[in-house]
Amino acid sequence: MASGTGLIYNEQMMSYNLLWDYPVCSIEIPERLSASYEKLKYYGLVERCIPLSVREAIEEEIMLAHSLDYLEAVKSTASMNVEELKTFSYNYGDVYFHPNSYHCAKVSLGATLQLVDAVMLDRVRNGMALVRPPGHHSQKSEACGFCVFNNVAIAAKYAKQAYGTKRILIVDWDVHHGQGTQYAFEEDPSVLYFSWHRYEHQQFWPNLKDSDYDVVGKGSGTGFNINIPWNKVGMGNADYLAAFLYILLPMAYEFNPELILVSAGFDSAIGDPEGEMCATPECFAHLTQLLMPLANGKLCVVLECHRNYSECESCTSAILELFEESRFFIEDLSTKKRNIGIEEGNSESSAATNAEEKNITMVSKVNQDFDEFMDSHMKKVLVLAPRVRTALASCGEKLTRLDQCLQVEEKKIAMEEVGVLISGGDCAHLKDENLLLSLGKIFPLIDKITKREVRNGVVVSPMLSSGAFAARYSTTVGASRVLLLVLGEADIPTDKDDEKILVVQIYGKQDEKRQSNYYIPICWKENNEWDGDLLYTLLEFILPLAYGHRPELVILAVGSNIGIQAFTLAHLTHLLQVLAEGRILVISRASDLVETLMSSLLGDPISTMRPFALKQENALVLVKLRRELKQHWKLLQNSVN
Ligand code: Q9C
Ligand code: ZN
Repeated sequence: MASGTGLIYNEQMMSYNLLWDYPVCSIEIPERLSASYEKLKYYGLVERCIPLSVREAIEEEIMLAHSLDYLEAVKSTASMNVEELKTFSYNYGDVYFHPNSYHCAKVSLGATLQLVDAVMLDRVRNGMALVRPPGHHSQKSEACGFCVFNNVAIAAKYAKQAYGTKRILIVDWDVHHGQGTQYAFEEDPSVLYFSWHRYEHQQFWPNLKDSDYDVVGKGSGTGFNINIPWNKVGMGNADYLAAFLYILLPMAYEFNPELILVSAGFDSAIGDPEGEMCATPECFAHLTQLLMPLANGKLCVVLECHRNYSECESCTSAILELFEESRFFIEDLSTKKRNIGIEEGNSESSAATNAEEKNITMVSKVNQDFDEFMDSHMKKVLVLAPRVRTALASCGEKLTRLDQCLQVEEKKIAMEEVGVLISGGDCAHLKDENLLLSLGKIFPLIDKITKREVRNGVVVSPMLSSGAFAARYSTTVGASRVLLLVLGEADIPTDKDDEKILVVQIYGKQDEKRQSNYYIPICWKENNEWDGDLLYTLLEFILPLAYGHRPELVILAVGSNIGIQAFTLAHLTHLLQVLAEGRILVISRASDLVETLMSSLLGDPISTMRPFALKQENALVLVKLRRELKQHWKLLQNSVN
């Protein structure tokens, strides 16, 4: 099983810069690369990664996506003088050449391919390549937007050729449209390209009709190109997450990629004067985490466009997530925009050159405040996860990874202790001896999780209703808000209006009347093969609700014989870890699920999930619920229906 996160960086790629006055390219400076690397060092990440070496790409590799004429033309720049470089550069849009550009572009591409090799050969599980020049704007015979060779497009073609990879997902979260990548695969159904980008009805660079939402691919590639053009600036965490949950991830699960490449531009983060978006660094950790259950964890993050400001922090967040060693609360900064001077700095960002100078002085003042702000923001959201990942309580069975878990002693619980947890005193449950025994295992696990001694835990309990007691108990030991997800039939004795505990229960009985915004029964028709339905519901319903609730603990109670396969539960537990800094307690009725649940909680890659579909009648249940709950749960308002 592949483990570890690869990191590629090399100072060689800083050895080119702009040699004449050319304002549209003045922001593209070598320090863009080293700044990100310095930030990774600052957070102690460099030594935790597996260093991978760079190499120069060879001509055959370059020609996977470029014409021979273009390759020869770029090659010839190595011996040009400044005048010639200038003339050559002006053949293209928003790009400059330097005598070292060709060499650096070969190293940048070679580094990307080294990462693909390391991931495909299981030398690392995933990784990040800090490269320069970027790639996603460059086309068959054209440099564009600081890009020379299309690193990610070539990486996809390379993986197909060298490893026979059949399906590749490219996620382009840069704020610009990677039109070069789109063109490279528009007729290719084996590469699913997803990009969001600032668009403003074609007013934003590169001003192409091809970047619009109705451009979906051609010929047999129809349906394999997804554009999300933002027609407004200021998109934030909620917008990015909604795009992932409602659009990208359902399609990605259906596509079932064998490899994921991320065109990771961080100009889509808050503080970028050109992007003018509002997503905070930790959002990129969440995006990364949401992709990790796919493609067996084979995820290559390749740098595109980035500047300073928050972008290095965003980069750091993404890479921290690759290790799965930290968890981020996600903050909605929409109310704080004003404090950090976004408006002042950038309102003129697309203005003529004479405004530019004034802008730069303003921006640098704003930057200093901004950097300080970002520093304290990161301290607030970045929580290093406990070293011990998973705890379990007296699971008698022989489990293969037992040595990697913390075994927690059960304790004796008296009926009185439990009785006080349920207001209104619905104590019928307490007559059951089994419940007290279960809670004797569950409460100590919750203690460990809330004290941050472990990240998550798993326990076998014959009583699904113990989930409700667990939720109540955790609010008494410090969790302000809890998400309780129950899969299966059980009477859940909670106070249905308790706003601390959001309960979602999925089961196959006749429609139960929903009485509150905090107790949501989802009643499905047939009690079999719910795998696709469950995953779909998680992405498009439960996670949006839960992001709004901001739980500090997630409790998943899984019944037996519920028509859900073990690997689906593995996906579920993995995805639920985007919440509550990854703190999750899984209560399983069936002991034979523990092995799978534990492996997922320990962070093992998950095998792919097939087939993936939402049954029509279950879809209608969701549509109805969404309509009713939209008012209360804001992230549901971003859904399509
Ligand atoms: N006034 C990347 O994201 N600047 N490159 C356009 C128009 C071009 C961005 C300015 C930005 C290129 C890799
Ligand atoms: Zn960009």
